[in-house]
Amino acid sequence: MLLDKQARTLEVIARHVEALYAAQGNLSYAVRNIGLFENDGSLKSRLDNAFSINQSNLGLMLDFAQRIKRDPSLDPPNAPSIASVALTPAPDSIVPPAVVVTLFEHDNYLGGRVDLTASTPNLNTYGFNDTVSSFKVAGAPGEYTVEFFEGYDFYNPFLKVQSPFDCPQIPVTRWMDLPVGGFGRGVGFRRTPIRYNDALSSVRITKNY
Ligand SMILES: [Ca+2]
Ligand SMILES: [Ca+2]
Repeated sequence: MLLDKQARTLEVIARHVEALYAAQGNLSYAVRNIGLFENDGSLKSRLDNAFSINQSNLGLMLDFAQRIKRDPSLDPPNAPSIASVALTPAPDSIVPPAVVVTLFEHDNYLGGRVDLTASTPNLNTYGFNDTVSSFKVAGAPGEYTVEFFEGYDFYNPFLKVQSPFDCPQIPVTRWMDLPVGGFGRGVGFRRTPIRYNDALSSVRITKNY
């Protein structure tokens, strides 16, 4: 009997924990996409505050579960109050922005990947600076123009394409006359292919229509 009670009590706790995790998921979605919502300037701190209230209730529930395992006669805890933040527009009604560019760590769309929905002046934002070896551009024909740059803040362009475009391997995009034997040696120049593999640092996306 006691073990039945314990099992039922743990089930109640599991439901509370699940509800808290769902609320935390919604709050972190809002934090990550804060630009999508009306914001009087206090939104971030209200979201953070609700998140930490739920976090501490989660801690209480998990503690309670431990205590019930030790003492099966304990009554279940009251349902925790779940902190949330009213958002405008409602998160369900938001259509997420389209992914325009997908960047890949290795050739042939392998390894880590990053989806871009807008221009990105610094790929460090995604831990993806000087990493890209292949990419894909989505969209209807001519819908997007996408420019790739070797430097941050759209400095030193090396490739410009129209959607849609698949690039399994960043190509040789220019030839440069590089000094043979190193700079300043004065021993002549050699035409050298420059492939911007692992060099991409910023991406500009322009929507044409
Ligand atoms: Ca790479
Ligand atoms: Ca770079």
